[in-house]
Amino acid sequence: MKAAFIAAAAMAVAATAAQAESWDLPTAYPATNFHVENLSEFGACVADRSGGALTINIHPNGALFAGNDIKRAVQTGQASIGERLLSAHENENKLFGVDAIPFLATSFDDSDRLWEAAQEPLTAALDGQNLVLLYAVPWPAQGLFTKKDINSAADLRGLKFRAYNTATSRIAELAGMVPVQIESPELAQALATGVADSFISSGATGVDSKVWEQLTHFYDVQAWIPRNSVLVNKGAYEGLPDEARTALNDCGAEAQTRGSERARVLAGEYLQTLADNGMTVQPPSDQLRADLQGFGETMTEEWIAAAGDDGQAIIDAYRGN
Ligand code: PCA
Repeated sequence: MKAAFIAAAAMAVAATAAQAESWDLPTAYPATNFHVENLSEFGACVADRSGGALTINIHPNGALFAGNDIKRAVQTGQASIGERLLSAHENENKLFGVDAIPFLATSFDDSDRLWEAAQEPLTAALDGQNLVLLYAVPWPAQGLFTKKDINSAADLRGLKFRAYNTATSRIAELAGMVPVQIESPELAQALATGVADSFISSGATGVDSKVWEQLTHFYDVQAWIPRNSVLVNKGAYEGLPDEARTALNDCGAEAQTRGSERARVLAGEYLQTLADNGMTVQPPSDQLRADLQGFGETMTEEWIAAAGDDGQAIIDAYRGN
């Protein structure tokens, strides 16, 4: 009796060990970034709710895979899960850039509505690439970092502009700047070595990269609100035991809510930190805003033309047409 009980217990332990999965989760951002802190809480939630059947190991700072390689790594199963800015892959599918169209959705509420309108076609497009879209969290609104006064788009001409996706490269082109694609972990060094002298991003990234060491001005343009998406390899997702998949889904939904709330709270705090460190934090002049909005109109038209019926349907649903 006793021996049978011990044997059964040993088998149960062996079964748990056999089923326990450990996933690596690469992200391009530092451990102190609010997205990554949120990922850590997500990981703890999954370990807890799955009863240890699924563990998630976060690899910050592009250390396991560089930002631009994360999506492909998850598609091919080199990593089972990863966090990535989908708009950096707009060249693969126009829909991936829906959250980076300047001045289309500039408040958190509008950006949530735009994301909801895009949810179905985005999920389908990612499914076609062997990916499950688990959740997504917004960055704070995007503003302009420079080291001189900028009063109009004409003042941007010739700047060496750090781009992080297709849309930021296009803005550089439209403004006569020189775009250079740089992932977040290399931003501070690019500014320090003069490879770039300006960029558009959130206060969060300005703080992550301590940009006040190189730059002086932040214009709170609130041009768009991009998202980080947490993507899962489809085979890995489908191969999970039911309980672990439920834990992943539930913890993902909670992480989306928690991260979105934090983005709203932290947006102002990051700008305060930039100011506390000596940067001039100010709204754009009317002329600069109008010039940038002009680029936004051009880019909205270009995006719709390239994204086809799916793209038009998203914009129509978002605008309530
Ligand atoms: N920070 C990221 C993308 C958007 C943002 O606010 C970056 O600059 O790389």
